[in-house]
Amino acid sequence: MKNDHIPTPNDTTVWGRRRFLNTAALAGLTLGTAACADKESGGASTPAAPAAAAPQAAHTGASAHLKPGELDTYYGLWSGGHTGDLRVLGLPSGRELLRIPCFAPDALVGWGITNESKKIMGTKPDGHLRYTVGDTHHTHASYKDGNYDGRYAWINDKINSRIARIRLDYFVCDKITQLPNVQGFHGIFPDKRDPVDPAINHTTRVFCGGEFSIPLPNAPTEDRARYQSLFSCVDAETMEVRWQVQIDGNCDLVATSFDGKLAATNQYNTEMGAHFEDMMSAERDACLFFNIARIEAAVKAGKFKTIGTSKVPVVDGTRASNKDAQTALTAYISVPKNPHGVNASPDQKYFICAGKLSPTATIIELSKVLDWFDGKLAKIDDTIVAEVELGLGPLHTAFDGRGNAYTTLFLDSQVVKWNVDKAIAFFKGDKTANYVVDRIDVHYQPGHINASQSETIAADGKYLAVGCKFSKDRFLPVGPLHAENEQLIDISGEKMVLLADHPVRGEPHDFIIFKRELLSPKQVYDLDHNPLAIKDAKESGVFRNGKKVTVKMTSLAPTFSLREFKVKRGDEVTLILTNLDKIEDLTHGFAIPNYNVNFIVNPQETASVTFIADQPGVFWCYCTHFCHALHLEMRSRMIVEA
Ligand code: RUQ
Ligand code: CUA
Ligand code: CA
Repeated sequence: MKNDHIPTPNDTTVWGRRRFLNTAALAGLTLGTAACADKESGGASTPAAPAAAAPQAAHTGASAHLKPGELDTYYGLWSGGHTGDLRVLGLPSGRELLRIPCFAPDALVGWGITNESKKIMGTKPDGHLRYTVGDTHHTHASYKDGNYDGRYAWINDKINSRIARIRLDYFVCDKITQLPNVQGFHGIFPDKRDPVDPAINHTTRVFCGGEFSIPLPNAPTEDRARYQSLFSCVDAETMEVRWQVQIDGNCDLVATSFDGKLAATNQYNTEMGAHFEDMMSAERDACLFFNIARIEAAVKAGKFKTIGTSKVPVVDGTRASNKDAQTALTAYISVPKNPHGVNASPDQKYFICAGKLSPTATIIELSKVLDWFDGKLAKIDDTIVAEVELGLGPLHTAFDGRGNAYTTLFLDSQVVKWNVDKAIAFFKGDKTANYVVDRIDVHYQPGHINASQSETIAADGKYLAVGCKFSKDRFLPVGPLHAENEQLIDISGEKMVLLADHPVRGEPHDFIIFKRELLSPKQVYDLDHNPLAIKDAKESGVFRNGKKVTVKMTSLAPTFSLREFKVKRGDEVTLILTNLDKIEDLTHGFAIPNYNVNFIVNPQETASVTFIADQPGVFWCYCTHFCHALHLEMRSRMIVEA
């Protein structure tokens, strides 16, 4: 690229020329690292940051630094990536407060070790975990009246197409569901209201996008016509899959409207290609809308099929079957080449679909989509109210509640702040509408972005976090694997101000940020939470039933109720431990050497483990969680008789 010209919204020369990334350009921006060091290596023209010179101009005094003992004002829920967990951060400090294991075992709490967690994770007939890997990307929380209600969060596992629910009172995963006939479950978003009964003003469904097309039902075939993707709806309470929609193309990210009527997914592979060059061969792909009430009516009317051994109703959302607007379940809206994130604006009016391989964002007006479904709008593509240029590699968009959007530009290593109304005015022909408000360099190659309360009606425009995929020189080197860099930006003023770098263990992907008062965490369990609870230390003991032995034990700092217990070699031992301590933060651990047992019990919590006592000898079971001055002395003795 020789042309150093910086395009502006007013620049009709550039505007008139659609700039897409092609296969040749991709070579120069493999993973974008090269493109970052040298912005001209991208092979396509790159809008520079006109405002990067004076980002400090409007500093509002916001700071990421908290005094010792000072509490954060926001919670952040962060996807953990392929560590398979969900992380809880305090913001603006960026301090990591907790990791909630979901899809992969976790040694701190004994996730995947205790019977209770194994039951949630899923086991094979031999009792071993079915899966020990996960790949979380997106997390979103349950809504009420357009804002978070603090009940649940959900997170996806792309590898094994599982969705986990996290209870936000105890901060634990309580259910995991695997989506049938789906591979590459990527985008996830809860609804915000019921489309069938608008009186139900909270989340009752979670929508899940299937990214990879597979033969339905899966079989080793080259018959490409049989490769298709499904969009799934999971019941928020039962976590059962309610229905699925068979579609053309694929699903990527997911967004939902505030009225509960619409969900959408961006499609980068309308070509249904098997290789990347096929997937980017078309100039335009789609943003696919789902009419939720109609889909539910079709399911109710029995207009569905099932696939393979799954009993989940699957309705037909393909293009050919949904041409008639007034009966259509789906609507395919044409958007530029290989789009990425689709995000709902907090004014409830628009979905914004980021271009990725196109330097644009597409603004789709939701009332017009409903008009099309009602037969009041002739052409579905007329739902697009703007398609404006932002910079190279737009991926995800956040909002400040003041009419501005913030989009990550992966290739430009920037965040661009732009005004939605002005972008629409510009697109309609008002070439004086300067919709780009500000640009800021981030470090480096940002993917996800989110602002405090961004996708709620209470978007407050205070903080913006940016998930940078590469940290490069920002932190001390620690060998080949670098920390990723979550940067915090103050967006309370006209100009964005970079506040802090936060190193995070890879591979965090998406996150949400919301006010701390929206959660009311519980710090002590209810004994009845687990039906196995041993409510009185006197109930402790060893109970034998043939070769099956149950060991019941309680903990109360600094003792376990059994000082020792005897079992026989070959016994199947189930050990149940209830922590009778009632004080918050008084957690005990329980480890058995050589038996691969270690788990914790929080105050008033009960957990159990089952193992075969296959090694004779004396085993000091000990508390692994510092609880008391006599923590080291807090032990029991397991004697396995030969
Ligand atoms: S995707 S960097 Cu898995 Cu969330 Cu957009
Ligand atoms: Cu109980 Cu340490
Ligand atoms: Ca494509």
